[in-house]
Amino acid sequence: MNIVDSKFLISCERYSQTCEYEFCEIVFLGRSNVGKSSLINALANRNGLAKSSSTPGKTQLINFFEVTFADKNKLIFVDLPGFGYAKVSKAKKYDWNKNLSEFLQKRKQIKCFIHLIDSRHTNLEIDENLYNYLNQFITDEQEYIRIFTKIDKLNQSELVKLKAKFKSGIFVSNVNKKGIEQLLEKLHDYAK
Ligand SMILES: Nc1nc2c(ncn2[C@@H]2O[C@H](COP(=O)(O)OP(=O)(O)O)[C@@H](O)[C@H]2O)c(=O)[nH]1
Ligand SMILES: [Mg+2]
Repeated sequence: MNIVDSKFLISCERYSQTCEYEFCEIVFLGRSNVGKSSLINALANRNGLAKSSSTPGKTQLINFFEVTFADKNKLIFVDLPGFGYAKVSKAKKYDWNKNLSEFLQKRKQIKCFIHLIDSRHTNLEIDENLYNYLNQFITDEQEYIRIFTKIDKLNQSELVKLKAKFKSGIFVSNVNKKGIEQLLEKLHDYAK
């Protein structure tokens, strides 16, 4: 089931600025540069919908997008600023973590937390911390999905090993569109 239409809704700095929508929300989380914005673009089949950049930390806002599947059912995608980026001041970074935490914990419309992990670096402490952190407040009505990105950077045997290690993972490449259909099928369950 493909996404046939998509539009940018709004950018917010914090929870108190967010709007109410009638559709389920899917948030994309992960380190800067892991491929969040690129994945949103690949899912929506629209380059440039979410701003993708090779400069870490460029996306500093909570960005909302509305996407429409071929059957007219809709979802909200939320592109979040990456955590653990270097090129912003300490004060700014603290601000962001606080705003982001509040948003993630209070926003009950979030039905699915998508945690992106670079398939070349699967043992980072920062990713483990995010997983543990989310586990503290995710409810039974919310799902956590682990996505391994940039699999085009792995050779065949590395990919086989990774899949064996993380059996419930989804493995994607935004470059050659691997895994995108599988993820779309899963996300379509939340569309209405
Ligand atoms: N090789 C490869 N590069 C990717 C992939 N996805 C994203 N990138 C590149 O990684 C960089 C960061 O991507 P971006 O989507 O901006 O990451 P974000 O900071 O998590 O939103 C950009 O230069 C992308 O072109 C992928 O699947 N494979
Ligand atoms: Mg981004």
